Amino acid sequence: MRLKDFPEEELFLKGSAACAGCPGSMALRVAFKALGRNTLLVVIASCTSVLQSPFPYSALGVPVLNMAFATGGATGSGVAAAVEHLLKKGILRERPNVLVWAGDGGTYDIGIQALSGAAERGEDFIYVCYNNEAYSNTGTQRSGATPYAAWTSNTISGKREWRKDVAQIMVAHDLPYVATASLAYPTDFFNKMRKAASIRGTKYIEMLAPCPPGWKFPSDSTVRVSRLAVQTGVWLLYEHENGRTAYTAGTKRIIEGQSELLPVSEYLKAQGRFRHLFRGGEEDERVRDYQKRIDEVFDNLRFASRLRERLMDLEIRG
Ligand SMILES: Cc1ncc(C[n+]2csc(CCOP(=O)(O)OP(=O)(O)O)c2C)c(N)n1
Ligand SMILES: [Mg+2]
Repeated sequence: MRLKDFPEEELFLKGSAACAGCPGSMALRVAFKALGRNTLLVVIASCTSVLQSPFPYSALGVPVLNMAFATGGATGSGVAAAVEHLLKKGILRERPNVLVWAGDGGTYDIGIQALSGAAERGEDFIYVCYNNEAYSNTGTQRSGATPYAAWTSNTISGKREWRKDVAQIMVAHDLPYVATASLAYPTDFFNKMRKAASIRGTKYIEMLAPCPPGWKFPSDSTVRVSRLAVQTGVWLLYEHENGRTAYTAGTKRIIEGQSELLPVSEYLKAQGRFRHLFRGGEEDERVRDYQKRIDEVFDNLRFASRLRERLMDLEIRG
């Protein structure tokens, strides 16, 4: 699917209460284009609860169930069970997509118990975590997804811990489909949503969601910052199916040597939340910590990719 072939129908309507350049609303727009009108949306307490606009108006063109902060996995399970029942009774003729939409606070922290339980039971829904790396709706507090050294309103000199990786925790649940996504690669995201919709069971997709007010960059730069995250290797794009991980889009090109890995400072400098790492023209040693980690990850990925190529070569010849 190419960008110009995306369905024209808009289900993310005009008049939302989202901030200018809001990544969550941009991601929802593409997700709706991939899934279409026959979708039931579960929204977990987050910016998305607010950006729908004040009751009785709604900017979302599908049925929405707004639910409590901890309940993404549990509500997804309940809606999936209801769908199954209504299909069996013949009340629903066509299977709707069940889409759970939650932030990183609602996924990494308070919601992980319900999500893990649902994933282990294999409940039939797509779970999208739009990860803006903070509790944005309540004023940018740190979450388990906030990256190392980032300012938040309660890590004012930079977070001391590295983030955890929930996509990999979902891989460890042996799900039929786990993927990561970026707003700078909308076709990649669209295809991943379409694929997730074609698979039964629990599907987990995580979208990096650069937030202009929370990360402190201009509201016209959401896509630029999204792209830099991939180009500098801070954010990896992949999909995991049948026990195998395949890297996609910009990440795949870096691993295979078609694009270069940019220095992480380019990504960090684009955001005010890392400003303290570049005070007085000097680079803080935490920038080196970042680069070292990323270089290690990419050394391993490139090595694994070359090894696979060599083995395939040998298999073909032998
Ligand atoms: C049990 C509970 N604690 C706190 C809140 C207040 N609250 C609503 S949204 C939110 C932050 C959500 O963060 P995240 O899930 O990352 O979504 P974002 O706001 O970043 O979109 C909080 C703390 C709540 N609704 N319920
Ligand atoms: Mg968040």
